[in-house]
Amino acid sequence: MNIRSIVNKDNINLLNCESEPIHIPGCIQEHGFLLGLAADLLLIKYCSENVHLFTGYTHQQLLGKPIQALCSAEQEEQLRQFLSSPHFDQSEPFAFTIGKTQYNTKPHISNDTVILEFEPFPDGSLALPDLYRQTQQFVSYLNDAQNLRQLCQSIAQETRAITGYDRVMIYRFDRNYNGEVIAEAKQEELLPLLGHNYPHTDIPAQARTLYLTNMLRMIVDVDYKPVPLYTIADEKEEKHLDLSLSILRSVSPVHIEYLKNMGVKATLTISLLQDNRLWGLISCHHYSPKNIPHYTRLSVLLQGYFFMSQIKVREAADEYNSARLIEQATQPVLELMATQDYFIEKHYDNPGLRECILATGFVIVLDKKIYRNGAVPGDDQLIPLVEWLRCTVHGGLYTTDHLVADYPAAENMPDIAAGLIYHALDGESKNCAIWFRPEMEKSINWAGNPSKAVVMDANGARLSPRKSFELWKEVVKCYSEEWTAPQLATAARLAVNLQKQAHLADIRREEKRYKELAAKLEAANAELENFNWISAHDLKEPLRKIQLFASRTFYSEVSLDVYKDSLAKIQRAASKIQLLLDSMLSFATMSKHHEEFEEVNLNATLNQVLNKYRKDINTKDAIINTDQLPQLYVLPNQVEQLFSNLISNALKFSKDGIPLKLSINYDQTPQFHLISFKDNGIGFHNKYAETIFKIFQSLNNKENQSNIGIGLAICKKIMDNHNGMITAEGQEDRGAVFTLSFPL
Ligand code: BLA
Repeated sequence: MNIRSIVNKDNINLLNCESEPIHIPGCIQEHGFLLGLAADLLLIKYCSENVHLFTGYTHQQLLGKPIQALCSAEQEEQLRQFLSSPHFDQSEPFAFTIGKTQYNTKPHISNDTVILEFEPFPDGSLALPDLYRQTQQFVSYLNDAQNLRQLCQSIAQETRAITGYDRVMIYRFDRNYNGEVIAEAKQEELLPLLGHNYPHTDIPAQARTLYLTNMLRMIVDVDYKPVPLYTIADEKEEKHLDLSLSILRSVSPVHIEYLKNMGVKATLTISLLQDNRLWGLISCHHYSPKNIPHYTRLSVLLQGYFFMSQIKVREAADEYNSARLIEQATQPVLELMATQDYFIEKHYDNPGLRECILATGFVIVLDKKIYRNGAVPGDDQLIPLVEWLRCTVHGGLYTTDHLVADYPAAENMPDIAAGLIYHALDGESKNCAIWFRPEMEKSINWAGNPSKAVVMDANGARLSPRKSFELWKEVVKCYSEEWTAPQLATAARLAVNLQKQAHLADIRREEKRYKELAAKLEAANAELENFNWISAHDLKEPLRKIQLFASRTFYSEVSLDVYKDSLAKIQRAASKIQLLLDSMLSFATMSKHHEEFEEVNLNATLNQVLNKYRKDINTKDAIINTDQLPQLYVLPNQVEQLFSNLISNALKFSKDGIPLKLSINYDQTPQFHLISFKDNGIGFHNKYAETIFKIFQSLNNKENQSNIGIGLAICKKIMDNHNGMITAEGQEDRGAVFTLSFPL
């Protein structure tokens, strides 16, 4: 028979620490002994070396023997029954009596082996703790705690009260498994560890995985000498005993060294899980060796389960509270969005748009325009950032509290954009909304320098937990405050509403474009109608006259005087056709597209026109008063034509025998520059105040053969081209006022 130790002889070092197989150390802590039995026959397959200290039998004597070698047939039968019950009751230990000593064993199965761990009752009793009082106490904590942190504090205190450990901590992991002590109950004279952070390397991944199934671990005395396990096997055979669920499992030497560095002698640790993930630990330290009885262990475990049942509820409640506050802050902005047209254009700088999610800057990019609100990067930084987001972000959403990790140029704007939320507002990501947060100079209180967890010594790279647990502050650069779930949800909600606004703006723009187009078409149509009318009627009449008088002249045999008369009539009719054609041509050429808008000093234009008419002005003894006119953005030739038409009209329609008085005045309203031409001429009846500008009306005016009418029609067209207006006011025999309104 070949008896062999199964102690794991791997040299645990810096390079393999993360993969140390802590579940198969092949040895146990020394405060109890272990037997591994073949599940069916209850033959002893594994035995710890210290068995003789407790029973007087050596492992050599026991290996390969039935369990009856140690106990009575009756005890063996009880064990068989215990093991064959559908699921053995965890809460009740299997009390095993060997000789006169009672042992607490918590039998469990590991692969095909029944593991029995024999611990002498530390206090000599198996008395039940006062679970009623403990449960009642827990319920009162539940009622009293305002939030998760307070509840953690109560749990730490109660765990300490139940167990008597010197220090009890609630240790919480972040998403990378770095941990923070978030609650602590301790003996007064101990230095606090509350608020200390520990890097994820302190509890490696394989340990965290193990702690998902093994909810409670104990180290009774860190100075224990690991006790090897033995089995019967020849040298070539690979033998392991999986101790994952074992309470006596010998702990990783690295962790033992760690605890020694901390001055800790005994520990008890309970896993706190959430959604099959290690959320945190209840971690108990004692500064001298310490063991606790079975039921006390269960009490603490129960406490852990109670607490786990609360984590989600409490986190949800904490989140709900913060969501409620955010909701309150968001509501006014959403209402404004729902009720205001052109929200983006008019209200983009409403502080509520960013304050509701505690962002310090907010920007909307819409149709290549940038709408800024609060602290936002300048164009030189913002435009490349938006372009980067447009090209890199898939699915229209990107959030970060550490932009520089993905976008190195963010290094230059930590005070504005250390973190951001980006939402595309359309499928092609041309439009978007971005919320910004600045860097917070977050400092983490590491317990010791985390990057020095591993030290080099004379033997090279050796695993050696850091010796110092002094506070080591790390200032984390270029991180913003993390965005919480309700803040992200609110940003999404605002983005959806902004998206609607952007679509609405699109529709409005299209609508405006169509309306303008329709108005233009209508005007062009009216013009065409006029032209048709003119061609059809006004041109026909003089042409008919020409035909009539020409034929009369041709066939007549009367005197030369009659010829002369007819020829004169023909000449007049031809001139009228000429005049009509000229007028129509000049009207048709008065288009916006024939020249460019320019900044023009209207005083100069007016003087030019007055000079053109200087001779007439002098002949008529006209007195012309002019205000100082403004400098405007106009079509220069058309405005000259405009002034020309108005002044020539005033000269033409002045009253005989009375000198013409013409005042050209300038005024301004909130919307328009007003230039008026007021004369004391023959005026007109005010009922013509509107029709006077119509091309057809004027041309059809039989009494007036001049081109006054088409002149005013041209004036109107010119003002239309300037998006302005011309109005007229007249009094027969008293004079007229023509007012030009140029938009500001
Ligand atoms: C295990 N390290 C642990 C455990 C804790 C810590 C709580 C789990 C013990 C258990 O649940 O049973 C760390 N203990 C702490 C911390 C505090 C504390 C942070 O009290 C704070 C107050 N440890 C290291 C390094 C390595 C390492 C550098 O510091 C390896 C590179 C390894 N830690 C390590 C291993 C275990 C461990 C292997 C598993 C121990 C075991 O269960 O066998």
